[in-house]
Amino acid sequence: MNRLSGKTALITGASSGIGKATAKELAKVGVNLTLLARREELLNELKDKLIEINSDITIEIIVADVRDRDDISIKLKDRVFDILINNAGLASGLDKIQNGDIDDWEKMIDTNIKGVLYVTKAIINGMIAKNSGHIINIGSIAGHQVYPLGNVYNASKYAIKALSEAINIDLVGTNIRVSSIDPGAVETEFSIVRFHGDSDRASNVYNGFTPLKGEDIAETILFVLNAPEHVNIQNILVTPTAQRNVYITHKEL
Ligand code: NDP
Ligand code: 8X3
Repeated sequence: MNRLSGKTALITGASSGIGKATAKELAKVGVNLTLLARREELLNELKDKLIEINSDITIEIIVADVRDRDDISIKLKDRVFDILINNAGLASGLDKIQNGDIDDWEKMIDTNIKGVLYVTKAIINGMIAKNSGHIINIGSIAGHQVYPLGNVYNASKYAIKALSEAINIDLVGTNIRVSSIDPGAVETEFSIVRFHGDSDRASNVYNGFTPLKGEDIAETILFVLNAPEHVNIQNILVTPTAQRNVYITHKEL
């Protein structure tokens, strides 16, 4: 049963990876989409693809940086959505704390935590006013277990786990659902960004096993969103079959 046709969704980080795949999945089931990211050209290319997938939906693009508190509050002012997917995020660097670059830390904290808060704050009161809505936060396996050199990225995703639980509590008594979907290794631009554009180092991460694709997480998101309104799937951890936790991945090299 399709319970999503005709709904409206805001997806942050829609220009690539999980966000882009989710936009395609939601277009197929008739969700009207607002796509937010910084790279306008990629959003426009995606918009053209989505029109080919489903010409009956509306597609809007918002070019914005989730770290820019004022711009986010202006661009999302008075906007009402049925679905918010807080997906924009990144890892930047992979170092011990003592060798870490403070600019990397600020990027991760400002995007992964403060960006999620700014966007949620802009949208949540519209959901409360109509007493319905679904917020999906993309967390990570990195919010369940820390791993060597993961420090600040781990902390940012532990924060998302805490915020998803906290916002669920804050919304008790409303019909608004909050879900955190926490992937293991997904091959997207994630590692290229983490390694500051070093694509050889990035592709090495996925050597010897079959990682998840953005589409795998998009299917999970669709499943969670499509649950009946009285069903709140609060958390899902999704890993490649080869990966059982942050430390244990079977690789055939
Ligand atoms: P990608 O790098 O492919 O996509 C990240 C998206 O976030 C892009 O669309 C990017 O768009 C957007 N983004 C980044 N910074 C900002 C910003 N400041 N303002 C607005 N948009 C921003 O990576 P993934 O698809 O893998 O990542 C999506 C989410 O999934 C992230 O939160 C990540 O932490 C999480 N995740 C990823 C895993 C993986 O292994 N890949 C595993 C677990 C969680 P643009 O650059 O155009 O702004
Ligand atoms: C991304 C997955 O394992 O690199 O959140 O932290 S991992």
